[in-house]
Amino acid sequence: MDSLRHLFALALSLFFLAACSQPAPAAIAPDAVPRAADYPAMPQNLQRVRVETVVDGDTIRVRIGNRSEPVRMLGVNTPETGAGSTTRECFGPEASDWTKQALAGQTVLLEFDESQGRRDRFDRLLAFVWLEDGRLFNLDLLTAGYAFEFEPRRDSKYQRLLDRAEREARDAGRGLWSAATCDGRR
Ligand SMILES: [Ca+2]
Repeated sequence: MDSLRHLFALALSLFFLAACSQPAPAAIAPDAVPRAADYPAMPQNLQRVRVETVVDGDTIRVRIGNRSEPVRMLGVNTPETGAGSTTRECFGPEASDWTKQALAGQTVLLEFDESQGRRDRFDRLLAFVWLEDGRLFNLDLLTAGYAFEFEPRRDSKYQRLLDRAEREARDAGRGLWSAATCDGRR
């Protein structure tokens, strides 16, 4: 009987140990991000390009004709990774890894938004990045909690959806909004 009680105590302590040492909430796979009922439909006639490299969470390089072009994703800002001249921010490397997982080597479709300008002051193209399966990657970054909403010029085409996606991720404590990761701080 004693050994049974010991076994039970052991099982109980293992259970509590497991419960207390839970790591940060599991990452959502890029292709498993929940979509809102009014998720936008991909416009027709977008520019189809191949992703050469992923620079960090919100910036990629694509091949356009015979040029390699940097593309900064509109409406979002992922934390900095600490690479180059940047200062590492909470969840920067995680956001970069997530974008790599989703976009490295992929063919994507670029949507420009004239209200935001074609290029930023670093001469990077500014675009919404669509996957061929109809996902709007900029929006998914926010929904999964890998980015802050960021619109230096207001009212991009998808601003209302971007706002809501950030709010949902924050309310659900996803990604960088979790108390176990950054608690919404950089
Ligand atoms: Ca950034």
